[in-house]
Amino acid sequence: MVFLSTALVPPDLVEGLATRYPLARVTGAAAEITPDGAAAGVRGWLTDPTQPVTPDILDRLPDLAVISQFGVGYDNVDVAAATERGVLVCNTPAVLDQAVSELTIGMILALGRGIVGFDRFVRHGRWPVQAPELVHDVHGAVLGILGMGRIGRRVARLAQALGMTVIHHRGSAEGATRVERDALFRQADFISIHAPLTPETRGSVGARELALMKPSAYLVNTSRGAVVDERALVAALRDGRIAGAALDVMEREPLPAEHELCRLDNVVLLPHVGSATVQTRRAMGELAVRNLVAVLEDRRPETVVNAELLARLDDQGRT
Ligand code: 8YV
Repeated sequence: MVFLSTALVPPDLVEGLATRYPLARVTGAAAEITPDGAAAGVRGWLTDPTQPVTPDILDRLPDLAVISQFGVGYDNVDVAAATERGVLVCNTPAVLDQAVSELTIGMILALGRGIVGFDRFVRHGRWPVQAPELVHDVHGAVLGILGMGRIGRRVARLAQALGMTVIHHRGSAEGATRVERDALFRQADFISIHAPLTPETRGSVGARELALMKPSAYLVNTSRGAVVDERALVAALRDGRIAGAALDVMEREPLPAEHELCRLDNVVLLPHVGSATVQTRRAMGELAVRNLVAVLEDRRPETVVNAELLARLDDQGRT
């Protein structure tokens, strides 16, 4: 038996899976998923980052072998608890790098070239655009990247092709300059976040960091909302202490329509669509299903989060 608690996997992939394994579509918290207590016989769980995977729910699934996440981020999963219980956790890295990077560049251009703001302008019958409404070139601007992993490096390459100067403070990326973290906040015209949500990164872009930014600078976030202290961000945007922000992710998703962010004109808001292209969602779905089936068939999954458990299972004779 396989639990399915994501509606995002393309339907034909789900149908294909259902021909091989009995599928139970489940939503909601632990108690709703297994209202009668332990759900024996559930060996696989195909899920996404909106579903909390807690020790409590893992305890209700004594036969679980794999959590296959439709997404690269896995901050919703208590990986240590899964590892302790011998449950492999898989995710979908790499296949969404380009889609998220494209969106990031789009958000930079939307902010820098006023694409969203000027759209509102026209709709309100305003024309032409002249000083002081002129915007600034994106080429020649400095992009500070927080989190120089696969996606950060891809964004760096695209930004460099646009003529931006890229700075970062950790890791390495071709053609990018490494600076101190505070210097990154001080020097950047755009800051783009590509770090996972961890105890270390939670709230790590807060009032202090926002205060270091230039009043003309923009913040872009396509990673996880909680990396930013949203209250501090709202205050900085409201008071014009930074020029604007583009957010694909928020602390609470879906963002309630009455949220203060929705009332600010210097913000571009997107409904968590970094990976939301037909091609990328299919590639993610295919990888998530392959990972799930591999474990159920006692083979090695392609992309595993708790690699130490995989090594242990390998030692015990898994092929
Ligand atoms: C989501 C994401 O997976 O990959 C991630 O970590 O945040 C997105 O790609 C997607 O929205 C499905 O939940």
